[in-house]
Amino acid sequence: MGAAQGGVGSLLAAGRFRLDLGKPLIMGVINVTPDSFSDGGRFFDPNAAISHAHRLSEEGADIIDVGGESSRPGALPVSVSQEMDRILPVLEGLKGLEKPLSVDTRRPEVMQAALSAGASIINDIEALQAPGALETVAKSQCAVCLMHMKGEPATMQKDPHYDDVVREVLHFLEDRAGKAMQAGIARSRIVVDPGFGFGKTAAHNFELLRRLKEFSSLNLPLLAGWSRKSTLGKLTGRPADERLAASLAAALLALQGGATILRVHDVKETRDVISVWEAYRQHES
Ligand code: 7PJ
Repeated sequence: MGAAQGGVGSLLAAGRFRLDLGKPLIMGVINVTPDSFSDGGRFFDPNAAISHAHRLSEEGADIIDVGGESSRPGALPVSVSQEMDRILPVLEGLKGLEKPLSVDTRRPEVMQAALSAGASIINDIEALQAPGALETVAKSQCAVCLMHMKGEPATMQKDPHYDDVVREVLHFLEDRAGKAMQAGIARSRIVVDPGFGFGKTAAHNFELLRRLKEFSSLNLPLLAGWSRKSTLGKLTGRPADERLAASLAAALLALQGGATILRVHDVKETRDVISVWEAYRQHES
């Protein structure tokens, strides 16, 4: 296994943090939005978001991911100032938490403000394609997650088409990681993510999951986000708050496919999945 991909001794450089990629990591999700599909509205108040982040940290989250813009299919964009008003008080309130804070944003102005407020990871569903985003991340020491999305949240689930979804996503991530490195972002700061549910049908999501091992050719740590997603709702017929079992099954399959970071809402339960996975892996011959 490549050193940067995960495995013994490899580290993700995220500001003042060094995250051990030798074992799976959990990124716990905090949506500070009134309309996210799974927990929208619950943590819109900064104090509620801050206490939820503490809870996820106690439950074993390695990273806390704070988002101020819903990227739910069909969601409309919020203004830069609205997005900042949502996330900055939460980042300020979490300054004492000894865990890396990640910010889920596509906008360079928000990235800059978040980094100044103590964020160590930028999680960008647009893979730093906004003008100025590469430069903003390059001049800091933060880590970055480059995610694939086809189209825009407002329209991305309207009949997405791929000739070969794995090839297209892999090619995109390779290109964006190359651009990031050219801009001066060290390989040890980069994570990639196929972006489950972002401009993909259920069939596309499962093809990506089934062929996740092919992403190891990038030699970069892989993040997977399946938690409570609508593909799981389609399969099970359950609303977002009843998709825990399906989310855990998908998390295990993602680990099996080589994912090193799991982005989830249910940290405590995902910890148990990782325990089972680690024990299984340890006894592999
Ligand atoms: C993802 C994300 C994901 C990364 C969201 C949700 C929808 N960032 N942000 N990967 N999903 N990197 O909370 O499920 O899959 S927003």
